[in-house]
Amino acid sequence: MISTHREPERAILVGLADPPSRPGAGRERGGGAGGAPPGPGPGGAAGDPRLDRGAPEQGGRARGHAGAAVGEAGAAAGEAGAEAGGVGTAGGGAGGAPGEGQPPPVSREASAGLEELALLAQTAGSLVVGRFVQKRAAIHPGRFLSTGKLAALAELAERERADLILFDEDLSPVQARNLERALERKVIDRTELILDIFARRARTREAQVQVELAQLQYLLPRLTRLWGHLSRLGGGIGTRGPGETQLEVDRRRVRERIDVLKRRLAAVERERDVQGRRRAGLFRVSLVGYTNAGKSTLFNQLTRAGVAEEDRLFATLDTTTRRLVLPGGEVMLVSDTVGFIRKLPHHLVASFRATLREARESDLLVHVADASQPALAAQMASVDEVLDGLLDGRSVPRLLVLNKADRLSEGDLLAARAWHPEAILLSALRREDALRFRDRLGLAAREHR
Ligand SMILES: Nc1nc2c(ncn2[C@@H]2O[C@H](COP(=O)(O)OP(=O)(O)OP(=O)(O)O)[C@@H](O)[C@H]2O)c(=O)[nH]1
Ligand SMILES: [Mg+2]
Repeated sequence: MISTHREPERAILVGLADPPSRPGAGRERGGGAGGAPPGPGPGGAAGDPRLDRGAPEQGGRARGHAGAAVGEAGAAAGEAGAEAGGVGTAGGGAGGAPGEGQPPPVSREASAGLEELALLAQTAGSLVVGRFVQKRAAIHPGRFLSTGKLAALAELAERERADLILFDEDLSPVQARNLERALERKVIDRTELILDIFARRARTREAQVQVELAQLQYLLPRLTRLWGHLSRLGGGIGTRGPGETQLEVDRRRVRERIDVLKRRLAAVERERDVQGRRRAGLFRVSLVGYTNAGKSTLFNQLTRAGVAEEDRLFATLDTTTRRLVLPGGEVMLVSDTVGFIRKLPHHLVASFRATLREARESDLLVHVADASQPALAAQMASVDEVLDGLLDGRSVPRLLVLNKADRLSEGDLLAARAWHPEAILLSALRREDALRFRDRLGLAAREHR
């Protein structure tokens, strides 16, 4: 959906900030391994509170903070000094000095929120020209941004000649429409952006069908807004779309297409049923985890399958399965799967059920995590959340791999070991580590029998 232009589209990122909280408040244990990873890039340690996970979506309001009144007041104050570019300003240690066993300052993870959105934006081919933060407590139900923020954002967008505004949160159809009218620019939310990237990267027929299905389901309640896009493209004065009749026709067409795609996916599921039965009896292992964690790299080390490994988000969209024969004669099936991300759109998870079926039916789920990530704990929590949804209450043994150990300092290695003593700490780039991991799989297979 983003751009067919030759020039990259100029994007401004918009994220959410909670009111400043106690140092470490609400954080889950951990992140210890993220002590001193390579810096999170430009805009590094922001003095801003976390933008990240944990809190309910918009409308959910600041939980656990010292009363809504305080939150609102703080937000109003923040509004006056419109924090365009607030992320990326100085003030690293805002979270206070970490106490004993404390994870690194909260700010690290906060900036990781927009850093990830920036990566997603780049993956979708756009150029990030600005960042903007809205206080969670001051979200406006009808247009997401408060009045002051909306004006400040419009100004920033004008100044930076932005083509589109990317929201790290999901917007309701009404919010998106109102924002587009007010900002006179394309407004894309997180779900739309992720769907767009999946659509660009889908290569196999199956992945394409799954992505298209998710996109259409997302689109259906938003058709009115898209008509707005179209009429503007026409260069017309006024942005009124066609009449209701045309909209109804379109809705029906979209629904019909959704039905066709669902039937195709059902056929894929049946095909997989047959495959599944053929594979019955063999020990099945799936590598799962956050996007860019190193699943494909580890998979290739084990199986020499030559699956694409790339330093970009969502390199893998299809499940690849290979037989692995261990030196002791043990045979197992290992699968490399699509990566997850924070707030993975639920339409996508539903559509990718066929692809993720191998993971669902595994005897062992290997959770590969990138231990060099500042947002390690949050990424692991996102993966667990998707897995829990996928497994529908079935319990499948899990094994945690903390990858990219080569990027950790001695201190971080110790911290990582202490944090998750049961995990296998390794670097998928090192052959000897991969072999050690393979032995561990052999052990799991023997125990399974
Ligand atoms: N330094 C270091 N880099 C690694 C390691 N493992 C993987 N990488 C790099 O991390 C990037 C992502 O690796 P992939 O194997 O494609 O990650 P993935 O989990 O399959 O990612 P998706 O397919 O997007 O879900 C690549 O550039 C790899 O070379 C490691 O142990 N150390
Ligand atoms: Mg991969």
